[in-house]
Amino acid sequence: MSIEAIYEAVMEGDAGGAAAQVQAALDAGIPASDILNKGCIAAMGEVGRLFEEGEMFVPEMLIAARAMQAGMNILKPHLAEGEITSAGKVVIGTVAGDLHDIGKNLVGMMMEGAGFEIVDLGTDVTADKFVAAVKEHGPDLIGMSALLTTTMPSMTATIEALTEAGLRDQVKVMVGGAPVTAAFADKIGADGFAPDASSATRKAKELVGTA
Ligand code: B1M
Repeated sequence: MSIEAIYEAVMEGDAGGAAAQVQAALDAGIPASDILNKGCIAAMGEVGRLFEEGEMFVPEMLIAARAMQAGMNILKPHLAEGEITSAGKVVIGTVAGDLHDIGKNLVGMMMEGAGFEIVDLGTDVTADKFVAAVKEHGPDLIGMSALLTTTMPSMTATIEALTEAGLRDQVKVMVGGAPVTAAFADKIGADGFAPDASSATRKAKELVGTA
């Protein structure tokens, strides 16, 4: 049992091992914040680095993110309020008309691994639902994912709905997904774009000022 063992289990994508090691570390009295920061978050940071350098690929990153989540499920009830500093709150979803969620889930998991609080609205999320979620959760950032060229206009509709609701200034907007480009993000007035889950995490930190 050690923080290194948690780090290794996440890196190796060993969900059972990550959960067991987090439990063992808690039983041994290691502070939950150390387990989070030096174990789970540090490992996901390394996963992101290896992915960006082409030494790790999407399936491995997904498996590591799932291991991190298995550890987080054990850890969450032990994270006393105020013990950790959240990197920010993110409402994330796949836009209206679109059911693709593998990339969106990966982005959410990587962000969670970087210390963000994630509210996942799922798929086929209408502009109204995003607006309602901003009112309910007060996030720092909205993350929209689209995998179909035909659903990219839903991103525009959501930004327009946020503006109409008078909420656009209160929240940053990031868009992504295979057909989405930086030029499209600029055109629709989003604050940011990222091509993959690892850079999405970095961009989110930059946008909310926790980089
Ligand atoms: Co669909 N599909 N699909 N599909 N599907 C694509 C996207 C497609 C390119 C396949 C093709 O024709 N070659 C094509 C879209 C064409 C287009 O619009 N240009 C397509 C189509 C046409 C369709 C249907 C219309 C097919 C039909 O029914 N006739 C239909 C639409 C259903 C709907 O959404 N209404 C459909 C259905 C499906 C399945 C349900 C079968 C399944 C989805 C299962 C699921 O997601 N739970 C599916 C799948 C799996 C795919 C492919 C094969 C894989 C997508 C994927 O998961 N990639 C895809 C073809 C392909 O890409 N090879 C295809 C892996 C994932 C990790 O990558 O999602 O790009 P990605 O996410 C990346 C980045 O984009 C980025 O980070 C992620 C991780 O690095 N990213 C963000 C994503 N969101 C981000 C948000 C950010 C930042 C970065 O900020 C917030």
